[in-house]
Amino acid sequence: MMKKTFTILILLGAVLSASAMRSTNTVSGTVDTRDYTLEIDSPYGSDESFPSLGIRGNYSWRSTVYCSMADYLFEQDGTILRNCIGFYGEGISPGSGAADSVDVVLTNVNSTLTWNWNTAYWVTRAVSGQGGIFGGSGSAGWYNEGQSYLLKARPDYGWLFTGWSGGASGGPSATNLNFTATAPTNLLASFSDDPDGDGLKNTNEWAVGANPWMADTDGDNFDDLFEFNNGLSPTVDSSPFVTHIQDNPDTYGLYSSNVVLDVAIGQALFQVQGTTARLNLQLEQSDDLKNWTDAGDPKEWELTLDPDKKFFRVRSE
Ligand SMILES: [Ca+2]
Ligand SMILES: [Ca+2]
Ligand SMILES: [Ca+2]
Repeated sequence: MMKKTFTILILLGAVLSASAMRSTNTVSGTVDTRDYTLEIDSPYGSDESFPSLGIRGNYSWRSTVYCSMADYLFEQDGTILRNCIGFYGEGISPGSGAADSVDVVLTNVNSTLTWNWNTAYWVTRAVSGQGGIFGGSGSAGWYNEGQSYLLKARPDYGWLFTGWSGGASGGPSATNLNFTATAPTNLLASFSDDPDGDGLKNTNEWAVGANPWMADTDGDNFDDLFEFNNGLSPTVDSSPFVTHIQDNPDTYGLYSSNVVLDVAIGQALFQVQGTTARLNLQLEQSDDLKNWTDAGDPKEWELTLDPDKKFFRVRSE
């Protein structure tokens, strides 16, 4: 009798338990049993990526995958800085972010995650001559790729800016430079106190109204320095002086030796007959370099040649 009663109680407990389960835990729906993949892409940091770059697989539906990338990388002896500034992707949640590590949930069977980077280049700045560069980041610093920086070349008094070099180009008019770094760069701004090279310093050029960019401001064939040093004006045509002197050669002793000898050979005849060469020279003279007359009799040389020789020439001393 005791045994029977026990059996009934057991059965009753099982019935009650099954009834409770049916009323609170019934679930219906479809479970995606496909293999999910996650493709990791990045232009930099292939050795620093977790998971490694490429298509990673064998994930299940709504898997959570931990992804991380290096915070920053240096290249080219520390002159290029790559900063990982976040990620974006498809079929991942969150779909983007600014962190370099994240737990993403896969929502597409083929999901992607791409790391974003910022690149900066180390730029140094120097000057030649006396002046300065203003703007940007001091004498050296990081310049972001794709970002324009306004740099200003400013000469000290008495100096003029002549141009940029060493990674930027621009002549004297480019005192304000919109500089965008595309590589590590050593910028140089050049200044000169005599950019036209005429020997007259800028301050003196300005004092007399001359052009510091032209050696001969008034184009009279006298350089600015010569006119400045000799009491002439670099801005007033001095060529009438030349004309006056040329028109009065005796006054200015242009031919003080009174004789001008032209030692060039006026007429020369060189003949070879057999092994005999004849050289006939006529010296000529002139008073005005225009009209010439014979100066004495012609001079003749005759000599016997070595028949093995093929080339001859005459040398005057
Ligand atoms: Ca000058
Ligand atoms: Ca000048
Ligand atoms: Ca001149």
